[in-house]
Amino acid sequence: MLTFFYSTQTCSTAIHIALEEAGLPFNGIEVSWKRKENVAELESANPLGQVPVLVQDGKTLNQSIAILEYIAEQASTKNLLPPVGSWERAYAQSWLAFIGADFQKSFWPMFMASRWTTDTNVQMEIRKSVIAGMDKHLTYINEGLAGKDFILGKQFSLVDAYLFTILGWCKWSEVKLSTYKNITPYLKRVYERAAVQKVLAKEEMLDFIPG
Ligand SMILES: N[C@@H](CCC(=O)N[C@@H](CS)C(=O)NCC(=O)O)C(=O)O
Repeated sequence: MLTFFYSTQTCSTAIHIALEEAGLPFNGIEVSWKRKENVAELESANPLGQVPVLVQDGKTLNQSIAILEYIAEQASTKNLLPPVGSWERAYAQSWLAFIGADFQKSFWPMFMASRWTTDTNVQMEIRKSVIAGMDKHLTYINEGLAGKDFILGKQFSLVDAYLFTILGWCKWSEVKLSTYKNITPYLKRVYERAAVQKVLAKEEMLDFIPG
């Protein structure tokens, strides 16, 4: 049995969706820094103190992309990622890398500005500049979705679990996603999936879709 450390309203929602889509049994451990729940357990599993973490047979795996790829291989009949070694798999990986290394990280200075400065005016300046810079990423995603139901084409993949999760964070910013015509219907398409509904209900995030 897999053990999965997650925290609501974080990137671990992507892994939660992936586990449900894959139909893999798991024991979920919710971490809350605010309520000080399961933080010590998380830190003993991951010295970085971050979610998501997957534990199997006493071995731990962190980093969203590695975990998503592992889940896809464990449920290989579900075709949640293209076959290893194919061009399509490399294309999927290029999206995963973009989401993890570029897109997700671009939110940090906005959500975590207090880690860099206690000056609230500077925090507001950082927030404004993050939002202004986000258009380049959102335009790239919008164009990537043109003529497709999901980011790889007709079929849902675990890249969508990750992209949906991070795009949803725009809800907590002044970014207006409705400006990007392919993004809003895409989010709705992913949101309506049974596995996604199950996870959002469990994480108390059914209001997650940004306008
Ligand atoms: N590179 C890591 C990033 C993980 C990460 O940033 N996790 C955040 C939630 S989205 C976290 O646990 N933050 C708590 C902290 O850094 O103290 C991954 O891809 O999984």
